[in-house]
Amino acid sequence: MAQNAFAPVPRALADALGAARYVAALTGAGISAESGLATFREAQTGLWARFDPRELATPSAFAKNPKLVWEWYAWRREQAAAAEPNAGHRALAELERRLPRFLLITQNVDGLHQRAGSRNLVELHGNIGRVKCSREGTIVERWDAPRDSVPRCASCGALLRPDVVWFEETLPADALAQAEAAARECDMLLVIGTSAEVYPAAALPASARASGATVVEINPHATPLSARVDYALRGPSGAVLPALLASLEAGGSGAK
Ligand code: BV8
Repeated sequence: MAQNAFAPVPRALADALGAARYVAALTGAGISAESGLATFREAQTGLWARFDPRELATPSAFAKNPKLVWEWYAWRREQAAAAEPNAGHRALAELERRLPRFLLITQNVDGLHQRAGSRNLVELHGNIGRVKCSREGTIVERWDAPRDSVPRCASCGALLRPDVVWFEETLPADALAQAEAAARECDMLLVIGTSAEVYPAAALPASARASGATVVEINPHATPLSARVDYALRGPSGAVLPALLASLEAGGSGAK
């Protein structure tokens, strides 16, 4: 097996992972970067280069120009469907199988965690693969995609929209409650591929630390969280997570 480019995981961290009763992971767009999906803060490419995603992912953008927003999501939906889960997604799915208790909390909407085999999963910001009626909120499986306009709900005629949480929209209450409970109860929180700037998700690491959990940041770059974690593993999640899994297999006592 190719030697991981990433330096070995600190022994104390491997031991803590092996001894943990309950590990949670919080992921952001960075874990999908090695699957070829642009992260939120990277400059958008092509047609979307002139737009700031934080401006587009809002109810007001959709109200003002529904076709532009609908097409941006249709483009991202195709990108996500064409992407493959990477070694980082797969390592998290394996950790779920090996650890006594594991919950994956994702901010991502690309569905790659599910395709990698993760089951104990909370989607804080919805899923780009799902479309719903903008009035009734009901999920729509199929829709006619007219070339020059946004599809409408067959039952009430309102515009369809992606089933994602836009800025200034509240997160699904049950998903947020599950994530907040996990932050309070877990022994270890892995914070992977997130700039830790979008709330309320960005508040989870502080809650975990305040409850006594070991907080581990996995990110090639520093973030506002970096000064408040127990371990900062500076590398791409596609290399670091397999190394973390290998350290568990090498000696962690918690493996099932
Ligand atoms: C809400 C779905 C109540 C759509 C998204 C304080 C408290 C509460 C709310 C707020 C607050 N302050 C401000 C707010 C409002 C706002 C907010 O947080 N704004 C920010 C900009 C300050 N929050 C909200 O509006 C939330 N709603 O709070 O409701 C409310 C109601 C009314 C008024 C106010 C509050 C809703 C937030 C959800 C928005 N929807 N996504 C879509 O995807 O189109 S968020 C979207 O951006 C993504 O889902 C993602 O979560 C986020 C981007 O963050 P990241 O995932 O971290 O990605 P990013 O690109 O930033 O970073 C990537 C990282 O990966 C980098 O660090 C990079 O170094 C790293 N990386 C790169 N390569 C790799 C890597 N890491 C590992 N491996 C690699 N190879």
